[in-house]
Amino acid sequence: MSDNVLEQIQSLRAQLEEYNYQYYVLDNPTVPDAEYDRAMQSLLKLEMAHPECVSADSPSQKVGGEALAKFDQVTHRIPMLSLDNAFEDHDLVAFNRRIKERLGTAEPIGYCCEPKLDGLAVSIVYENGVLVQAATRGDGQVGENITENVKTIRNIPLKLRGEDIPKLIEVRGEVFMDLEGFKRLNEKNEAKGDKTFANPRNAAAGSLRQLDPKITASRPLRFYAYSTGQVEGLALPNEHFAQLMRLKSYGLPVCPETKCVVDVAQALEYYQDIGQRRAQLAYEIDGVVIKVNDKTLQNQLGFVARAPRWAIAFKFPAQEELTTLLDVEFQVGRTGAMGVTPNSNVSNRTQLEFQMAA
Ligand code: I6G
Repeated sequence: MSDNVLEQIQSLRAQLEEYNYQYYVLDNPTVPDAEYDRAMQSLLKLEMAHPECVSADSPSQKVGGEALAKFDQVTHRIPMLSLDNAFEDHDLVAFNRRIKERLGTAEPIGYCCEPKLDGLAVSIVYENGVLVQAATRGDGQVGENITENVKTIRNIPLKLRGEDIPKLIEVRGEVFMDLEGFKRLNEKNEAKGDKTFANPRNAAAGSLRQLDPKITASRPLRFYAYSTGQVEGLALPNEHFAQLMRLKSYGLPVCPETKCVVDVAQALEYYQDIGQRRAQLAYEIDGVVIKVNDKTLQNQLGFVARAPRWAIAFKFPAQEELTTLLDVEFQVGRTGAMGVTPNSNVSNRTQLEFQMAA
């Protein structure tokens, strides 16, 4: 292979990475789709003719590789926790009061507020800036290895960009399907006589759990990062919001509705404001997540059972709707805890959890 071919390949990769970043992270498309497709086709052609040049972080890998026989298990380096819930304003006020009591302060607490997307939590590990592993949350300790599927999601970079990239960084966030993508997918499936999905969450889950990554690649999945897990080799900023902005600078998409507020009253306003705009959002959300912004305070607060004391999911009231029960999923955790997920034709799922008698 000549130096010229290698240069061409590298230049096409850099071009496609830049187009992806502008489009998916900055929400600012800089070239028409046809130009993107042309660059991708040229890269695929060159890589096909020179397979020794194909690398795991090439944008061409977004098309999806070979099908798997099964998903392997992945033990999370740091457990993926769940969140306590608030349902009423007074639950949030009590959360704020507990935090102040525990910290022994009368000062207002600053929070970072984010929409709670109705999708699936995933963990993505980058080593030296290259995506090496992705896993589902599973039971919080052990998830499924869905690396090949996650690599096909258009707005997830295979390689981080910019300066100051840690040797290892685990990024956590939500994979979801926006309403437009969901509608298009169902229309396409219906026209083909294929199965349609009851709601965007089911469509996202079904698309991510495919053994054939090419199927995942054909589905309009998206990702927003919401926190980090293990980080090695570089200290990230000491505030949650600043960490998210750092992730954004690495080329990772962060929900643009994320905001810092100075006290609990403003957190309540955020909840009310986004609740009013909920129907206009491009994706489904079932509440907001409110986190103490200062990481030093987060560390002082620590965890209780399987949830951080410094974060809470403030849920929107359940919308009462008539529904047909389509099926019921039973999951038995390693501890014998049993989860029941009724899947119906409305997206507000009811989670019933009970402990199985030993
Ligand atoms: O399940 C979650 C959804 C959204 C989260 C979360 C989140 O932030 C926007 N953040 C944390 C820290 C956890 N679960 C544990």
